[in-house]
Amino acid sequence: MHLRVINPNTTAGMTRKIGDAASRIAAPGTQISATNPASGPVSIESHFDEAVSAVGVADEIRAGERERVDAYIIACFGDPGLLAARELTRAPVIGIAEAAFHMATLISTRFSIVTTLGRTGIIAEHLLQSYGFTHHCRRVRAAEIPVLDLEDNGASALDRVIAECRRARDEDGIGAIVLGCGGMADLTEEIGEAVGLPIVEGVTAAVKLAEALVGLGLGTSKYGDLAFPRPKPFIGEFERFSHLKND
Ligand code: 5HY
Repeated sequence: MHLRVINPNTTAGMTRKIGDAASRIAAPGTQISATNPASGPVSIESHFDEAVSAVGVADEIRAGERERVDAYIIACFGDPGLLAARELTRAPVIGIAEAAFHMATLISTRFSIVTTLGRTGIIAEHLLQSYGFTHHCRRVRAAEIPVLDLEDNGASALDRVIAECRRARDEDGIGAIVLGCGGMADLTEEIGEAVGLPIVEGVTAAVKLAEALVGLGLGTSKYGDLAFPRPKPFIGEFERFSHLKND
């Protein structure tokens, strides 16, 4: 099977890191390809960044459809454009936040999230509510690091993430920690050793869920709200979305 991992921001170094983490966990026979949109924010740290990145995700899904990939992973912890992406394909589309929440509740009754900036915490809270995991999550914490510090100042960013994970371990009465950024995809082991609690990371969790869905022959339902969008004209720079052809 061929899994396409989409990093919704446009930082190629982070896309490579996310792709490598996905390849390391993938089963034999699972091909991983990682892409990011040609246009969009270098990091996603606000509702506006998310809104713009969702269009880039749609473009990457349409590119994947031309290559007939078997499943998609949206590798940003806000799961930007997830439902819109599901409308564009019969293949499974998995957001890393949703995947991590599912896995965390299979191994613990309560977990906390450690994300990058406090201001994006509300986005995680909204996802917990819409996915129905609010009562499983004790706290949404932030290491207060810009997303790209995970690229540029890796060591100090890691120290801040570990420190916040230790506070969660000592104060939140939890059984597991969910890492709240795709840019943390390569840090699971190091953080696990430093904190001593099960660490759930979304990119790797999503790879395993995608493999399971494809293995079960399950894809995105085309009955109801995730049916293909009704073809219609789009004007201006979005003309490329006009009269979307659906298989
Ligand atoms: C992410 N931003 O996973 C989110 C993390 C965040 O560019 N990749 C990003 O802080 O919301």
